[in-house]
Amino acid sequence: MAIDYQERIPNNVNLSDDRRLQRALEAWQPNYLKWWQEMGPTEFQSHEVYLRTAISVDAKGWANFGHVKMPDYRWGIFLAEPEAGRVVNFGDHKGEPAWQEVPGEYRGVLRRLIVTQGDTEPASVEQQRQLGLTAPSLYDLRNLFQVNVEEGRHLWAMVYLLQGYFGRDGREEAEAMLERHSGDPDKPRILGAFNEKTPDWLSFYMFTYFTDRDGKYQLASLAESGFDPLSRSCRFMLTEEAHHMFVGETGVGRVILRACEIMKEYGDDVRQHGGIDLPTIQKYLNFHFSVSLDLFGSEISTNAANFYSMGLKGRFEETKIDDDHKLANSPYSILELQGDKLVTREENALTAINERLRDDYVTDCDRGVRRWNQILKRNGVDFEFKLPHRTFNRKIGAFNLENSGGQRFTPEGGMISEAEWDQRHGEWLPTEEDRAYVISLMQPVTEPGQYAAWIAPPARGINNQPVDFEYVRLN
Ligand code: BYC
Ligand code: FE
Ligand code: FE
Repeated sequence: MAIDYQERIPNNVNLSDDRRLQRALEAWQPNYLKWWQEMGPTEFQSHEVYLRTAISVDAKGWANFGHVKMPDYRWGIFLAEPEAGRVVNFGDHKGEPAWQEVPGEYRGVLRRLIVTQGDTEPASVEQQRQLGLTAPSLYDLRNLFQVNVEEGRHLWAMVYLLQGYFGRDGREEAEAMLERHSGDPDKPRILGAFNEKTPDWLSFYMFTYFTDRDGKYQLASLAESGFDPLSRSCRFMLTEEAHHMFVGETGVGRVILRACEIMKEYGDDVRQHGGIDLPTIQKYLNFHFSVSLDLFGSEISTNAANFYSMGLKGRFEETKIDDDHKLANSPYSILELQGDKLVTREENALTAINERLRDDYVTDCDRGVRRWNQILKRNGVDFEFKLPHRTFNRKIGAFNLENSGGQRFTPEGGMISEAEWDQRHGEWLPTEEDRAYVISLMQPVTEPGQYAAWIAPPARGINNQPVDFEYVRLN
């Protein structure tokens, strides 16, 4: 499964054997590059960045590191190894051979899932395009660009599926991926969180911790798909996703560590000494967690039930779950607002698929929060980060304003009036003033080994390089 880098489009799918597809992708490639130049990272396009590139798709040693200019990054099409005799593992078609072509009756639904997934990838690059101008170090600048080029490649992964398996409308969808833009009032990206701004580096770390983690869970569910090319695409994408979440977790951790250091040295006024105080970090956490929860869709969703029964999108680690994988009559507990009370009730597991995935996600998010709290503990700081309650600040699902009859919730899940919300939301979500303060800290640091005063250096460098390595060559 070596990757062929001789071709104009690097790939491990024998692209040269499929002239029509090759032509379609080669026609899309210049449009992609044009999009990258116009909507991708501002500046730095002609600088050499220490990037990893996939050289094979097996678990060991898939990555090769070296200095490359971003526009020369070899975006291509890499699928995980096929699994011999793979079958559909859930839903109405359980036990049938996995599909190598699009099942005709599910064409529209499958296309929509692939489009929704694909749309998020370039959206995140657009959201992050200004961040290079204010990176706290060359190490961070390099990590940003690594994430960006890989999100670009994730778009390639979905565009390959659209062009390779959906003919003309697939080609149209591939073009549309480059026409919608994050935050564009006329042609926005599809999902809410991908139209929010990522205006500063604290937001970037929170985004890669919380929102890329939605990516992990969605990709893992799509990796279970009975449509084998989708499964194999997503399996390889997941290997790249781990680094994105690492950037988020360690980034937030380093901001916390720096705050602890300032508190030990100078006392509690972290802002006075150029750090980001813990309550502000908690507010950013509240925002990014709640926005990312929305990405899982409604708690009760016939869409999700259909994706599952059709065998197109499974649960997290579907094959490790011990049940019938059809969910005809199984229960699943969900939280619901009944009158003025939050109550748990049993719902059909099939229609509660989104909520189950959200639950898996929340558990995973909590692990990193506990590691952040360990940093506080080790430094003798009496503070605890918490994930806000799932009802807090929701725009999608049963707890959004409309569906809950105007009910507002605190980060603890307490019910409050609109008036109290108006008065208090600044305690829980970043205020204009908080954002302005964080943005005021965003001054570029471009000397190798130097780090901005609001963030601690990383514990170690990338690929065993030292922390003062020249991760981006600016001269
Ligand atoms: N924003 O039954 P419902 C990643 C719409 S992240 C706006 O609740 P469903 C990445 C929905 O379209 C992973 N609209 O939802 C991370 C529907 O509209 P219609 C991305 C929303 O369909 C960082 C209606 O509400 N991948 O990779 O069960 C950097 C009711 O739908 C939202 C995927 O999402 C929203 N948040 O579930 C880079 C996987 N949520 O039909 C990359 C593919 C729902 O009434 N997508 N709506 O007009 C899916 O599986 C599903 O579409 C969702 C929604 C889980 C997102
Ligand atoms: Fe991605
Ligand atoms: Fe990612």
